[in-house]
Amino acid sequence: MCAELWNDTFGKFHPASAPDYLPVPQLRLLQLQRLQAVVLRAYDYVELFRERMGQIGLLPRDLETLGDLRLLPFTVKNDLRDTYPFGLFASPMQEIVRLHASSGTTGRPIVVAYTREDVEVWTSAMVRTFAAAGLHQGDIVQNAYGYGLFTGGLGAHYGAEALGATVIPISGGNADRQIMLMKDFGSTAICCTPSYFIHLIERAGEMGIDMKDLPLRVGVFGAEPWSESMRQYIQANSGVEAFDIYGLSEITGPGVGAECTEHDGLHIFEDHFYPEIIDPETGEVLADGQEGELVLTTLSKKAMPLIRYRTRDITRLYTEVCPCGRTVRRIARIGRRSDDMFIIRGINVFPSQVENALLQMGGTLPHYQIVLTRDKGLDEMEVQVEVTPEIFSDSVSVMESLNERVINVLEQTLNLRVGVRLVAPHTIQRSEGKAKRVIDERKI
Ligand code: DLL
Repeated sequence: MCAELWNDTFGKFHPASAPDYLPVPQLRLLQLQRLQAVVLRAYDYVELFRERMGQIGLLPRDLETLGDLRLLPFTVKNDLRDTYPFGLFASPMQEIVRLHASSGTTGRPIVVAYTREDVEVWTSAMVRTFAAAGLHQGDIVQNAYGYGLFTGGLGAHYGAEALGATVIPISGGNADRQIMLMKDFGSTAICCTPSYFIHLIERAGEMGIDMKDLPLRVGVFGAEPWSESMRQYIQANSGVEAFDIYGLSEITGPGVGAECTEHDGLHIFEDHFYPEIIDPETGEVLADGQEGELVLTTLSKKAMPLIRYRTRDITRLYTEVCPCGRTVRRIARIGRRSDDMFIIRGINVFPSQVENALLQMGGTLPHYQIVLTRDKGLDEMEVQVEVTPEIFSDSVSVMESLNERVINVLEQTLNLRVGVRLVAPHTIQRSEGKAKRVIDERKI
């Protein structure tokens, strides 16, 4: 495990010795050294970075200060898609111990890779995340993030285990079993999306269980935007202290940033993930405190370094020092994105994925709308799509089988079973400007 976190003979984690508290000049020096090394690595081993730097006549040795970072070109999600599956890897496959994947803007997923060292850095960031939420050895962590290609499950699992907590690797789904184990095993913490936890609160109520009577003390919630009012609702109805955690597969997974007990912004573990805020229109770097798009550079990644990756997440960097004493900077909670991606039950969905799938089917017209609702805390998605006049005038059984086919095709594309409603031609409102594809009726 990362030596930086384990510094007594019993292998026990000391939160106060984590790099969260490095004196700022020491932190900046460490960042500069790591930046120079990671840019050199990307330049040496990844064609895309070498070509892009070549186009602007920049060499790794030109980076003399952290401020020089802004000379480097951005990386975007489409770069991962265009080089699918392994084009951005900077390590040979023999050194890669893990792959994860998440949705891209079209059918192709984006793939991310980790060396053993990358997994250790990721784990250490998750240990710091849990420690910031006040968790420690002896806690029983129910991990209801999905295990699999999604980074949430394994990321939280490795972190909680390395912290010394007891992990229940239950993964997502099956609310009744979640509640039963939470009660029987005495879980003291839960990790899942905030919307799923609201669903669990309601389901527990229906089962005659008040979460406030259980030992559950802490919720580690992320993977989707949620509001302060959602936090208030969760805390009032479950008795847990709710922490916001942030991350994205491209950079590592969960563990890029996390709230401390001040609950005022998320600390970015910036010794590994260097943050900048840019104007999403012009790409210009904004001053701390101004709202814009978060751009992250992986300072320690070996298998797949990303330089100035545009997250599309809108936030701002705090200028004030946190009363908790951590020196790593904070970002404001993320409420929106600068693109049209939305997140449903923790899964990223782009309207263009739905559109491509529908257009390849036959029988449907390119007029569709996606309606998002929340039923008892659980996100629901319905795709309403017009069918051709021929199909519409055909028998009920033809419509039913098309309906089933659309559901299946969307499930294959999105990894999500969604509702589908076939409607008559010309029933979906036409727009005069940009089509409004997504109607989000989800409230808290
Ligand atoms: O959602 C990683 C993760 C897992 C984070 C578990 C936290 C907990 P992706 O599937 O690649 O990775 O989705 C990344 O989700 O760019 C944001 O738009 C959004 N997101 C993640 N955390 C938050 C959050 C994981 N706390 C995308 N608040 C990101 C708002 C979030 N949005």
